[in-house]
Amino acid sequence: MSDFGKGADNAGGSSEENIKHWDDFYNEVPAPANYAEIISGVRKFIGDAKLEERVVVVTSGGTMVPLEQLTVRFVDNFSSGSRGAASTEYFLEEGYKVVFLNRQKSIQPYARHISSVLDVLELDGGANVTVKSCHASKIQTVLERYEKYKTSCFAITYESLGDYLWFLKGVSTELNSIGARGMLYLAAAVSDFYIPKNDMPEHKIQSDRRPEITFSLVPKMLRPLVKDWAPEAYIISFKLETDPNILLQKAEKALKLYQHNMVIANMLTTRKKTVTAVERTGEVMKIDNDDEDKEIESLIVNLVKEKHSKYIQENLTKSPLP
Ligand code: PAZ
Repeated sequence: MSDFGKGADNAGGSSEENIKHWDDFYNEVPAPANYAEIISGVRKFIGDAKLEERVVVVTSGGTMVPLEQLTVRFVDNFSSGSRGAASTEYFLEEGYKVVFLNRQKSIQPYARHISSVLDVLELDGGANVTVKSCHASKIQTVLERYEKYKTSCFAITYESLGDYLWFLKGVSTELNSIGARGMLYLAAAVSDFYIPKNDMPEHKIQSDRRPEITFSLVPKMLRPLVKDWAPEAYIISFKLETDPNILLQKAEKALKLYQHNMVIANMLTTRKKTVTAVERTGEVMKIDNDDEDKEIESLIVNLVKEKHSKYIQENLTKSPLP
């Protein structure tokens, strides 16, 4: 077993804690029941992309970490899925095909523009269900956009950290088949901690005494992602912090450790107004959105599309098409 993934890889900066090798994690955590079926669907979806088409994998939402095998309680990472859902729409408009790896019940592309069915529908004359006239034109616009793009998006849902990491590995391995035209846009909020099955109680933790819960560190999957699973793709990770004093240094440290292409750094409280993109080249680009009618994701997608174009061009020059 290689020593990668132990201590030194931990961008969180902890010392030589025992972080398992990623292979051990995959040996220990079972694949989701629908894994083979989903990955074969992804293979076809990516394989069907035309030669000039690009594919982006957008991850979205938070991962859930169970505390019990028969799970009543769990810990969750913060993410509503808004960033991933909005970005998916902008990528589709820019002509990308999108694999949308999203947390179950998180915010969804297109559906996010429509409020609850109870608000938009009404009983007309007591028998027929109709759309309230005040919502009709907005719903029509959303439906038209959804119809136009739905065949360009392949959605996969996950709930637990284990399912997320299995799908991430499978999908990024498939993405590698289209070389530099592939992009990973890792906006999901992924837990750094989990409880291995052998350390997890089977039944609901009882409250007759103070619970003692010991988490293990999750191996840093960006390492095999960049080195082994999708070495040809343009890879963007997101970094969320609450302390502004460490945000950029954490972003730079992650780039140095994992050697991927870009980190987009954001603060919990200002993430919808400002982000900072740091490229491996050292270029630092601040994106501020002061326009209330615009979403910051449209600006982020513009920027990453431009960087991705450059990356494709450079890689074509390195190995031109036959
Ligand atoms: O999903 P959302 O729109 O509520 O939040 C987006 C975000 C803050 C989860 C995302 O921009 C992000 O930073 N993801 C990476 C989180 C992390 O550092 O694990």
